Amino acid sequence: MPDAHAGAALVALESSVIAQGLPRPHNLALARTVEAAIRDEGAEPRTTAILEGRPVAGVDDETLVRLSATDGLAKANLANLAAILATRRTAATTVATTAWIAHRAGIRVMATGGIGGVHRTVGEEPSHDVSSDLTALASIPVTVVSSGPKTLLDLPATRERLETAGVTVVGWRTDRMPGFWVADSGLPVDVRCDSAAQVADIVGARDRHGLPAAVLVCVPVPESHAVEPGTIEPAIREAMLAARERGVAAGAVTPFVLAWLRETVGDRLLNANLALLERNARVAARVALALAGRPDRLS
Ligand code: PSU
Ligand code: MN
Repeated sequence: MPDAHAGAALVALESSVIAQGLPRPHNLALARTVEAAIRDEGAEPRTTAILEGRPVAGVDDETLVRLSATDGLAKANLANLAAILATRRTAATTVATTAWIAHRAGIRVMATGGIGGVHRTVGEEPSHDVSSDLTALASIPVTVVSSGPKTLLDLPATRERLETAGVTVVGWRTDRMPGFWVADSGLPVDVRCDSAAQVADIVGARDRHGLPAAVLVCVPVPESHAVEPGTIEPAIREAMLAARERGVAAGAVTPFVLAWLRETVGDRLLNANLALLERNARVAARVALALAGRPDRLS
């Protein structure tokens, strides 16, 4: 599957945001906008998916259409991946499985909206729902450009898990970790970077010295789209309770809660989601360009 030739500036993209994360017709439009934004910056997009059991980095437009229009498509995480491959199914990729595909294809940078993490406890029972994105970030040395963990998560707990996992949390032109729709979670980053070259220095050091975990570049949502934590907290709690009452579990929780929030809070969240995805893709392209031509290990 190797695809990256020396010097190529490639950016891998997930497809769960297309298949499960965003409503039609915004999902297909977004998929194309994000690919175009990466090309506009001078890099090459590689949207990932599992197609009839084959991991693919760089699906064609016809496949984007199919991913955006198929009901009930599987969502590949690290746990169900082997079964999806073995049974030759088609699935959309989460951050976890995009990182896996990208790394195997020699693609060093990927872009997404928000990463998965530790879900909140709603009611009495702890949810025990922790995204396999964190496991992937701990063990796959890629660079993930995102707007931080999704707002619906337990952000302090997710921040702690990232540290335990050895993930370097980079603040893109910020000292505080963003939380997806929220520009400032109040939680610290490990290091602030103001340029793609600075990010590339950190990624280069990680790779030369053989550190095993991901670098997570956290780009705040564009200011005009940012949501104040206070305005969204009640809606998140309501959505999480609704998920629990309806028995929504595992991989279905994130899409359910995102859809609930979009319906109750309105277009503001959808527009913010689209804006941050495009910005993250552009930052990822610049990081990929800064890394192009730099060796990825000690020679
Ligand atoms: N960010 C979005 N929409 C999404 C996701 C992220 O704006 O749909 C997806 C990503 O693919 C992420 C996944 O990896 O949700 C996490 O899901 P879970 O919590 O089930 O692991
Ligand atoms: Mn989960």
